[in-house]
Amino acid sequence: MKIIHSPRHLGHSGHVELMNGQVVPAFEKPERVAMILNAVGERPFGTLIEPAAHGLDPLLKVHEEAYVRFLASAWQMWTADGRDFPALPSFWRAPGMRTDLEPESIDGKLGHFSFDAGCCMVAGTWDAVQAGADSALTGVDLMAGGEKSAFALCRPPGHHAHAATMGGYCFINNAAVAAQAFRDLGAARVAILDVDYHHGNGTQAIFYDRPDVLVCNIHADPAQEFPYFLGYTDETGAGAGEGFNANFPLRWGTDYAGWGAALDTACTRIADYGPDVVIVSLGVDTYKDDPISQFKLDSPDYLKIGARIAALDRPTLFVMEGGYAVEAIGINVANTLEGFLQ
Ligand code: SP5
Ligand code: ZN
Repeated sequence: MKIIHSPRHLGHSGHVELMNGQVVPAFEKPERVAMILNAVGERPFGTLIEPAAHGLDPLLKVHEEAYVRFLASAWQMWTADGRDFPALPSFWRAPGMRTDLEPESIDGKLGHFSFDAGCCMVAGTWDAVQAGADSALTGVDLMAGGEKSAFALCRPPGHHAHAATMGGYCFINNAAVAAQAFRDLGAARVAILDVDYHHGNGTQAIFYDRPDVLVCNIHADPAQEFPYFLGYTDETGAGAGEGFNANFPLRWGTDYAGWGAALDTACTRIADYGPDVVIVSLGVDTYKDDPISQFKLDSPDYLKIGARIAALDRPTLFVMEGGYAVEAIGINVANTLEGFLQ
């Protein structure tokens, strides 16, 4: 399996987030990728390749132009105000306030285009984000060329990003960009299976009214967990997309017995859909020792996850999302891929 990775992710470092009321070093840090590279390097599968540049056009098929323009210019605007520290939003609108106007100043723009204080920007953030999206798109290219699977080792992650909103450490929705690229290359139906601990609110929202991309999410119950305001079972799609979104929220403390049962139901749903390709939003923050999460999966469970996904017997693109237990993230990702390939 080819692993697509760029060292340009290292530009997104030294940033912070607002957690439990405190500004703390970001959990989504470069060491995550180093650990994954180490672990997959020790297994017999996996050839590392660098992504090819795809430009902004494939991003603009799922993201709004004003949002991409903001991402590309935010750091320059922030530092033009004389600030020599990371950029973090701290103002948001309440229901009833104007949504149709993009403020002129950087603090207004940061709030306009975000939903939390989890997306911090530094000098190299936009370059890292672009390299991540290019990694997902290079995975699409490889599979269009006949590869049965690929792993896009994207960092920062993507599944919380909406068409015009960053949040949850995510700026560009890499899985959504890849799904749209598969469609544009002729795939009639694409299924996205999101196994990250957190609900993939951005991915759901981007495809919510479309029947050509089935989105299935297994995640912590939003009544308890971030992102809190999306990810409930009654969100089944809208309009032409009705019936093509499925959420499987699980309570804090869920172990593989409960999680694996949800995976089985989701996979049955995907098999019934008959997709030409499956994209796995691969988060391993379901791990028992994840520092910000509350599920109880153990490292051998990821072998089973990979095997269940392989049983779908579809071309499969893995796209990296979350996972913050740095000491175990590599083993858990490598186990997923090994379970898939066996
Ligand atoms: C891609 C991804 O996994 N994004 C996750 C973003 C989660 N950010 C908010 C987490 C807040 C949960 N509170 C944790 C309390 C730990 N003491
Ligand atoms: Zn997550």
